[in-house]
Amino acid sequence: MNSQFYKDVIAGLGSTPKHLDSKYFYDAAGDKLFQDLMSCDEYYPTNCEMEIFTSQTAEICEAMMGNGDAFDLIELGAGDATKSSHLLRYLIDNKADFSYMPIDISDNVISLLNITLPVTLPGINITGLNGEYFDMLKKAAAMSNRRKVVMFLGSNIGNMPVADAQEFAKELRRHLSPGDMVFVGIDLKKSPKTVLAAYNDSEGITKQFNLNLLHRINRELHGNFNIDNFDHYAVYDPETGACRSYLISLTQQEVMVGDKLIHFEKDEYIFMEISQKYTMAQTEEMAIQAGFKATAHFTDSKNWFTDAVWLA
Ligand code: AVI
Repeated sequence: MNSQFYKDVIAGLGSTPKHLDSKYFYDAAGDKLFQDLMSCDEYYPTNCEMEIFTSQTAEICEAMMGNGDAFDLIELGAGDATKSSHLLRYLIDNKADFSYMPIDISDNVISLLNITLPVTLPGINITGLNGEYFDMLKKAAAMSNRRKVVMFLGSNIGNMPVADAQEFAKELRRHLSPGDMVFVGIDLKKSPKTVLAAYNDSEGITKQFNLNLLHRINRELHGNFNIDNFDHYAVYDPETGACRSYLISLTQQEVMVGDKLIHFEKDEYIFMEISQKYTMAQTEEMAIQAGFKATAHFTDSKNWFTDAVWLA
């Protein structure tokens, strides 16, 4: 067992405090749980961003199309492209000269998009890229020198601590040229109770979503986690805007992962994920710090979520 997944799990569970990387949530079972979560009312970010895309489709697409010159529409972490499909349909119907380049770490996701999108969106020009975001951005730049519009939706940027998100925005800027654009979905600060309910939903989907990573370790890394011995705990700090998820060990216990023995004290936690919330002013500051101009933002009717336009 030499995989990066194994190395990261052993390093994370061997640290004090223990942590796991939320990028490993998304195996097939995790993808399914995330789909369930996105259709759960308490998990508001998806509904908010969908409202933005459906109620302001034309305005968003016109901003992307600019003066009408050809462009590459690159989506970081495209998933099943449900949300972006709204925009893609409008762009195709309005004869925009663009090619869609979804980038995803999952080979499965990219193969599926390459097959399904030409069927659901006839006329689409799609080139799926499978790999790490910045490697694939370099590849996209080598493939064409057209203007780039990079979409990073769904508050994925929130799964990075603030300093990392800032660094990510800077790195993104370094990969773009003047005139290129970023369209980034960011979850905004709001009632702490609303935020917390999204990450501690009453149906327990978020709990299953987090626990699935222990199942995944059992399945793929010869782990023997007793899942019933762990509980999900989420906390939101309205001051910093950080929502954090943990798994709590309900008992003192020993767990094997491969040939490594991991000891848990009763009540010891594993830090699982950060879902950072921002004020509008903080999003604009992040854009400026990274060398972008924040030229527009599209918000839902409750002002809970923004899709911001950053110009390189
Ligand atoms: C993918 N990401 C933006 C989600 C979020 O809101 O942080 C992942 C998630 N974790 C728990 N619920 C949803």
